[in-house]
Amino acid sequence: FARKPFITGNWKLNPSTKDEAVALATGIADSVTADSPGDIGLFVPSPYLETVQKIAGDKFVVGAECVTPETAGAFTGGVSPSMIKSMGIEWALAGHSERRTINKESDDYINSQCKMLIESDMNVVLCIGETLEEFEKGLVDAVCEVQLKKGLAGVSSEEMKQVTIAYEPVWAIGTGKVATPEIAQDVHSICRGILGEMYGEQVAEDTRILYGGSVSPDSVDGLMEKPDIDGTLVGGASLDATSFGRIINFV
Ligand code: G2H
Repeated sequence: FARKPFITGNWKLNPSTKDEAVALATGIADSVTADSPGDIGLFVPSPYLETVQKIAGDKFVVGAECVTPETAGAFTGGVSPSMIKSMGIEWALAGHSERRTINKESDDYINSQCKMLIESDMNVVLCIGETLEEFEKGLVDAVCEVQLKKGLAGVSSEEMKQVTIAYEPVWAIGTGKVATPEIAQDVHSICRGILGEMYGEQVAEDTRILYGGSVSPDSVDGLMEKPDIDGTLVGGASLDATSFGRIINFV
């Protein structure tokens, strides 16, 4: 691998109770072995961060699914980077399509999240991806370019060490329709090209680009064979320790 693989899970609004979170995180930790081929990360609901972090130990990193890009103040319900950093959490997602759609998070807002996480010495996984309509209209490259350029506005080459990209075609999320390895590889290669224009060859070569959208034990091996696919962001299948364990230990 040109870059160390990074297999990540995204629990979304699951599981329903802390006891279930403990059981699931414990099952996932048990499936990580010295032979697991990549780095592993788990993005979990904020109330579970500390509990899952304790279970993770040094087997996987734990991150928040979203943050409020503010330091303090009148933002009811917000969770700031400094709050979770002070709990020992060093990772967060930004720009997941569900946040873009349901919570109406704009590219500017997502950019603030990325910048504040970076300023807080944390790492961010910036999620990008097109809708089915955009895909059918042949707008994949344009959408990825806009979301990368706006999401990373003001982020320096040096700071790109703290950034991972996740390409998640909206039409493949939670639908069971995984993009073929060929489609995903094409888009990842285009995204790497855009990063090259923005930051130069070296940053483009060093930045990990994950694929997300209905990744399963059946699809992971084919995806991970592709040269520009550096890992996965797994939703549904990360809620089952056996399935996610197989994805972690892809071959
Ligand atoms: C995309 C993905 C995880 P799923 O949202 O971010 O979810 O694997 O369920 O499609």
